[in-house]
This record gives sequence, structure tokens and C-alpha cells, in this order.
Amino acid sequence: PIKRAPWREASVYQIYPASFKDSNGDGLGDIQGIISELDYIKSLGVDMVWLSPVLRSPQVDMGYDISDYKDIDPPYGTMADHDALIEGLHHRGMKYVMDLVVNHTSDQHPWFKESRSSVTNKYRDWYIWRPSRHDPQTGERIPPNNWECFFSGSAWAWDEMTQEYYLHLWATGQPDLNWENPQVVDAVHDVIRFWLNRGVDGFRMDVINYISKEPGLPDAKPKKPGFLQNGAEHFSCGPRLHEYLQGIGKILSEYNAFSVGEMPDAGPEDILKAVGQDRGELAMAFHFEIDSMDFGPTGRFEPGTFRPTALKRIVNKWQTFMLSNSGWNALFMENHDTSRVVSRYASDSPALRTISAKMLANHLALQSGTVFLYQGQELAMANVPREWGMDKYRDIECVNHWEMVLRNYPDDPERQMKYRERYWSVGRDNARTPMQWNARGPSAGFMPEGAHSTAPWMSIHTDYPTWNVVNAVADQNSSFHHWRRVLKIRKQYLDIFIYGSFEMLNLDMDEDVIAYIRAVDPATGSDNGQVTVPSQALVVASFSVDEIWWTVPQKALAFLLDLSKDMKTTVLNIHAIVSKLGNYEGRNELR
Ligand code: TEU
Repeated sequence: PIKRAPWREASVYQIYPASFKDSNGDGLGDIQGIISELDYIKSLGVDMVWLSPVLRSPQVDMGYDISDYKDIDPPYGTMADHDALIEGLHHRGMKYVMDLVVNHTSDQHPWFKESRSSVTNKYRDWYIWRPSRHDPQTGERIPPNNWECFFSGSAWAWDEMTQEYYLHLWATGQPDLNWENPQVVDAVHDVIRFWLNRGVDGFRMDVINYISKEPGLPDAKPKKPGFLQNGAEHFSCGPRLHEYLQGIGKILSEYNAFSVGEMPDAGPEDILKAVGQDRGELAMAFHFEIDSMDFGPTGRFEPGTFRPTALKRIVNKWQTFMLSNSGWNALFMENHDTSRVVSRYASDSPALRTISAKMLANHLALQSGTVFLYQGQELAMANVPREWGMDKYRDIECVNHWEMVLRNYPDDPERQMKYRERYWSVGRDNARTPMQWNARGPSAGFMPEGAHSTAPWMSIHTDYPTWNVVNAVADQNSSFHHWRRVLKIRKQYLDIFIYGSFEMLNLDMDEDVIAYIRAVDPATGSDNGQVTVPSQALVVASFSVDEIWWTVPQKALAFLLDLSKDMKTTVLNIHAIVSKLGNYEGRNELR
């Protein structure tokens, strides 16, 4: 049975430091800005804060390119500020989760500068260098394999000085570390200990399932026209991954530290191996089946559409798989790499934006698992305005892709518009517009009043006069207060929502409703030996923009009898259902 553990009952708030709050008026969010809002974060009722990287970095990929693992990037603040942040969180009973990026470093890291300086340098083997191949027909120099990087172009960069290629699954400024080298493993273990000794409570581990690559780094199977192909089948969950994770897990267990692995391209079996409660590896991991549901077959910017039935099947798969295998789910639908959920999966129209955010909060946070809430998601922040020009986009993934589109399709405005539609609907910039604290222009409280000599690093969303923290906190019906209620109810009925069983309803029906039943699981029972009342919950989420009649399945009828009688059961404020309950005339339908 699932063992009880505090991190299983936890909820985590993710902060993107560049966009949270700017305390010194330079247009970039910083650590002192976060410290100034710790009471706001606490008021949400979250237990931990995961902070995206603030370590030294040339900021090629917003800090996911680290050049010094033991120092803070000066625009974000100092080590003393970072210590104060940890202290401020601990003082309020919250924990601090650091973003650990160790699949790759920045090319400005001293390790890489040494490594690239000569083929005999002692750091050479800290990275993945390979000689070129030559095209059998043309004799021209070609990379060691056909892998494409995630930011457009080959995953190999040619180094003129030492006449070899180095691997970079991300930007050329993000060379992959060679984990086959025990010195690299030791260096990463040293970094982990350094921060645990500094008071960090755990780590979110960036693309951690990519650290073990298939030996030989073979060419990827063709999936699309052209030479370059996604090579994930050869770099995701490679042969030594669990050996490396057990090495990290051993250190974490010494400190009883929290961990969540980011594992794109990893399936349930590999993730279960990483998070199984007796594996000694990680506490939990993010899978990306939900995030990639509306991607095209060959990537984020190829056309795709979201369907609630796809979401229903993925949720069911992971809930039942983890619960029946003593694994654990890390629940998220929004982070700094996604677009905004109200725009992506529901509706950000003025009439439906709040109810969409509430519906999505119920749908996500009442599943079994540790729930992750991304900054601004509690406010129902929406995607950037469609009319934003490409000059407003900052994300390297989008900017590189747009440059490639202009190079390849200079005279194809239709195709260019198709890609711009994708940047708007699923691009990462959508989640990176500055947090909207109040209705005062021009920076909505993101920057200090009057400090407007510089512009914010990224434009503020134009809807800040309405959608901001001050308005949300003042309005009991806001999605902010709804998130507070949902996080509270999860814990109030933790035998149901955290440790309870999960059963998806109408799994094989194609509909806009995703409904599931959570119940106290006799196997785990309830902590105090009593059966809690209520002992089960029906969570119904409508993804339709219209009011619809939903036929309640036989096994869920009991709830309706309860609801229509004395409302003993706690019905979360999905007002569309509660307000229509009065129309419930013995028909087993909900509106
Ligand atoms: O993200 C990896 C990841 O899964 C997404 O970035 C996605 O794969 C990518 O956008 C391709 O669609 C982590 C960080 O969260 C991200 O911000 C970094 O850019 C990336 O790793 C490299 O460190």
C-alpha cells in the first residue's frame, strides 16, 4: 500500500524568478522581490516553493544554462539574498525546492571552457565530444549522428579549434555533460551536498532522464523528412539512468530531501522505476503526456489540437498505474514551459475565464498526487494577446524556430502565420509574462512604482487592470480563492484525495466531461482508523464552453441522492453545477 509521507500531501508553488517581482527597478524579477511576497505565497496554502534557476548564467535559456553551480546570478541578487529566501520560507513553515540543471551546463562554465581548450585537457571527457563523419556521396563533413536539438538545428556543434563536435540537446550554449565520467558524477554530487548543507529542502531535476545516453549515440529512426530527427529513443532513460538516480537518491535520503524529476519522453515503467517508493531514487516525476497532447507528431510547433477525451485517457492511465504500483504522481498542467491552461484547455473569454480556472483546479488538484501550481495560474492568467508581434517573444525555443521559419519559408506568409498561431497557442512565452500584482500601470506592480526608466524584460499582459492579485484577493469568487479552497479540501479529506482510490467514469465515451470518483481506500484506510465522512467524492469537470446535460453513470448516482437531499457532501463551487442542481428533477442528469 501507499506509504504516508508529508511530500505526498504537499502542494508546490512554482516561481519563475525573472517574472515574479522586480524589487530594484531593473525590469527583471529578483530574489528580494520574491521575499517581499512570501506572505502572499503562504496565503495560498502551499507547502513548498520550487524556484526556477537563479544560479550564475549567461541567460541563453533563462538560467537553464548554468555557468557556476555555487553562486547566484547577480541580476537576481546575492547568496545572502538566497539565504534570506530560504530562511523566509522556513520561517513560514514552507520548504524550498531548487531547480537542479545537471544534464548540461552553460558553455561559459569553467568546466566547458577547459574541456573545449584542447583534446588532451583533463576536462575533455566531462562533455560529449565526437569526430565528424563525412557524407559518403559529397564527402562533406557531417555531425556524428542525425539528432536534432530542441531549439532547432543539429544537436552537434562543430568546434574549429579542436576539430570535433560536441553534443547539445538544447542550445549550442548548453553542452551536455558526460555522465559516463565518474568525475562528472562526483562533481554533481558535490553540488547537491553544497545546497543541501545551505538549507535547500530538495530539488526539481531538469530533464534528468536524459543524463544516460545509449552508448554509441546511434542515428535516430526517421520520423519526418530531412536529415535531422528527434533522437529521444536514444537519449531518454538510457541504460545507466537508474544507477545515476540511485547515487543521487542516496545523498537525498541522508538529508531526507524532497525530489521531483522532470522526465520528458519517459513512459510509466521508467518513471515508476524512478519513483517507486522503495527504489531509493526520486520521490516523484513529471511526465509530459498531457503537455504534448496538443503538439504535432514531430514537435511543439507542428499543428495539433486538444481533446478532453485524450486528457481523460492519460489521467486515467497515470492515476491507476501509479496507485496500483506504489508509485506517485506529480500533478501539473502549467509551468514555465507551457502556455496558460485557461487558454489552452478551456476558455479565457471574459465570461468563462474564472469558471475555466476553477474547473481546471478541481480537475487537477483532486487527483491522487502532489500538486504543482505555477505562478499566475491561481489568477487565471491567460496566453499573450494574439496580436503581439514576434518582437515581444523572448523564448529561445520560439525565437530560434521563427528564425528557421523565415529562413526556410521567406515567401510563404500563410505558413508563417500557421507557426505564429502555434507560438501563441502552445509557446513557452505565454507563461513568462510578468506577474500582475495590481491595476496600476504601466507595470501592474511587477516593477517598483516610478522605476520606469527601463522596460520590463518581457511585456506585461494588457489585461492586468482586471486580472491581478489585488482584485483576485478582494473577490471571494476569484480563482485565487478557489485554489485556496481546493488545496485546503485536499488536505482536509486527505484519506480521499491524497491516499484514496481513483476511478475514471465513462472512460470509453467521447465527451467534454471528465469525471472521476475518489474514495477512501480500504487498503490504506484512514489514518485515525475512523472512516471519514464523506468517504468519497465525485469530481466532475466540464470542458465544454456550453452548458450541457451530463448523464450521471449508475455508479455515481448515490452522490446525487446525497446532493439533492441535504448537501452533506461537500460540493466544490463549480457554480454551473451547483446552481443547476435545483433543476434536478429525479432525472439522473447534471447540468
Ligand atoms: O524543459 C525540458 C522540456 O521538457 C521542455 O522544455 C520541452 O521539452 C521543450 O520545450 C521542447 O518542446 C527543461 C526546462 O524546463 C526548460 O525550461 C529548458 O529549456 C530545458 O529543460 C533545457 O534545460
